[in-house]
Amino acid sequence: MALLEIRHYPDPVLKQKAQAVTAFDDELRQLAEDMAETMYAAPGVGLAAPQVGVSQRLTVIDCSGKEEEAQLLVMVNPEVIAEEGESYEEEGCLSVPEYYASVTRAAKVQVRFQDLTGTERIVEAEGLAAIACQHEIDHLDGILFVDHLSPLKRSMFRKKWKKIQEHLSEQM
Ligand code: K1U
Ligand code: ZN
Repeated sequence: MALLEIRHYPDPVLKQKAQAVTAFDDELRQLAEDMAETMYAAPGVGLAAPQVGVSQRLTVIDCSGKEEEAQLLVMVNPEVIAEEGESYEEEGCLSVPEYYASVTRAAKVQVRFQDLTGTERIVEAEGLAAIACQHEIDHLDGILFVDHLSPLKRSMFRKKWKKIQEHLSEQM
């Protein structure tokens, strides 16, 4: 098991459309395990492979609370196949630390994906899990939550991001 380095905006890997996974092998299982460890350590409720520099369609999600048993969902080649309703909730991103903004998303989603053996599965998600699924699938398409902001809010983000970067580099 290993903790992986989380790439930050504006790393170009975060803007790439990730490649479909075709090999369901030990290397994929190891990457999923390392990503889960990295997500729990951050802490976060999700992580996509491009965030650790790997441009492949793999995500891990766990929206169970601190007091609950872990419920790790590993999704390979996930896609939203149905959506319902609308939510507008504040989001953060491990690749855009210290910045938070509200984003409009579907309130409920149905996601088709493959598990680590390549078996096709479907999951239905609502609440935080639905937001996490959409946030992580966006990462696989090279989209960050700040890309959903209005032009005005995005320009405010870019100004604020310069200050956040200065703050982060002081901490190092
Ligand atoms: O992909 C990422 O950057 C992880 C990100 C995903 C996310 C899912 C749902 C809403 C917003 C963001 C995070 O996990 S940010 C951290 C976070 O939201 C959180 C951390 C601990 C407890 C609860 C939430
Ligand atoms: Zn993110």
